[in-house]
Amino acid sequence: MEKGHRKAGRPGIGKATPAVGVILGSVSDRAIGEAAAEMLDRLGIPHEIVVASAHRNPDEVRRWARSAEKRGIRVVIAAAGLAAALPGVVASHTMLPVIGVPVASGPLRGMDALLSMVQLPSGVPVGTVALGETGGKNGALLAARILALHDPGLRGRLLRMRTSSMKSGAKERTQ
Ligand code: C2R
Repeated sequence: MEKGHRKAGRPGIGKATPAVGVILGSVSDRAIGEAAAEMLDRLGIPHEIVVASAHRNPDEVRRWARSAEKRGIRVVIAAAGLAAALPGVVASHTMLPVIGVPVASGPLRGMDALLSMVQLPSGVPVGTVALGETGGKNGALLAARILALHDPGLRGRLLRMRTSSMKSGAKERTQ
């Protein structure tokens, strides 16, 4: 995944307008982006992935965040590690809901990113999910639940996915 690389939609959805925008602070966060994209693909949610850093490419982040809603994006997932400014900066440039995923990397193994995201000042809302790849997956599921408020088909797909994961969890526990 190169910096600024955009990946639109899932195979089969073609050039559908992305409903979820995933922004990563670095190419090194790609595993989180892939975890989110895999879940969004499974749910049939068109998405785009970009790599841009609020610290290193502030103008690019600002342009992306400011244009996201006009381009049809409805929810943003922002993943970053270390001193993670990205989700808060994106939230300051858009009215879209922003889901932050702290990347579990560096000497503090993500504690720094987690604290950066849960200590944003009043008026800058970011919903922070689990650290690491679980956060990528759960961020996608949370984005899907937000979209499902106005999309009964997606709500049905989410319910079926939850039912089958509960059944397979129960099976594992009884084996
Ligand atoms: P490199 O591997 O590129 O040095 O990045 C990235 O999310 C990544 O986890 C190391 C880590 O720095 C993070 N980073 C941020 C921001 N930009 C990059 N937290 C930001 O703008 O918040």
